[in-house]
Amino acid sequence: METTQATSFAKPYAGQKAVILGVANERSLAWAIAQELHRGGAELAFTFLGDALERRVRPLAESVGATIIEPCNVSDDGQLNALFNKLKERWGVLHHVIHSVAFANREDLDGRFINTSRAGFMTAMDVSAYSLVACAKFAEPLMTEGGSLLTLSYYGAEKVVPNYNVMGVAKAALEACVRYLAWDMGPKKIRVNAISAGPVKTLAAAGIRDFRTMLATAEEKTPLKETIEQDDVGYLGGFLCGPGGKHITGTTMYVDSGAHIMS
Ligand code: 0WE
Repeated sequence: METTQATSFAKPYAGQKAVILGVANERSLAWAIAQELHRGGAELAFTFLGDALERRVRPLAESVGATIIEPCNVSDDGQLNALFNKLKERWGVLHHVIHSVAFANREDLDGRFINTSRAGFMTAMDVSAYSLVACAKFAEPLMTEGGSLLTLSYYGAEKVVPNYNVMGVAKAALEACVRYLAWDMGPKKIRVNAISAGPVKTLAAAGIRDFRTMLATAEEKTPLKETIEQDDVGYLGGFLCGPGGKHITGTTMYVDSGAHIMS
């Protein structure tokens, strides 16, 4: 069936600009969302942290036609300011921010949560939660046509997942930030949402103890009896940035094969 309507479904983000923070490699959830936005006609910019990741991100970004590929440490306001100044200079307007960034010290993702140091707690909160607020602050003046902020969360934000520890606390804060930012930015037609994804093998999961066991357990404990894939996050991200998400804001949506309904 060939209709004019079909075109808007095929390219829902035509004319829209999106910046993607948090692609590390082709397995990244941010990359799945980026590809979905690219397929839907969006123009993309990417950020990286350090030389090693730049070598990974640059070819991926170029493969989807991106020409804005900038360094950005989200815990540095100077670098965020430089990034959004660059976007203003190159695009003048911005529609979507994909925030797929988190960090806790390795030693804080193992053993007892009680042992989290003050500095480790601050690091996790700064990089994994506050950075969304900082991005919102710098992005807002550019988002003059409305749009959306999208971040990534995990079930450990609401229930105890052994070893997730300080990241669980940071994701709980992140989900609260999503709600408060949604209230602040709503009048400007900027929506703010989180995707709570089931466990996936990405760089962020590499080196997490017993991650393979977690995946196996997730598979048998979920209603759908299978773990999710990167593309599943891409599709939901695309939906939330597109017409389907038009009146969805302040929410955390699950892509987890139903894991969150189980006791
Ligand atoms: O949010 C995450 C992990 C994010 C993350 C990963 C690392 C690994 C390397 C944050 N900081 C670091 N720091 C490092 O040094 N996930 C949802 C994946 C994850 O991590 C876990 C999980 C799951 C699931 C840690 C313990 C238990 C479960």
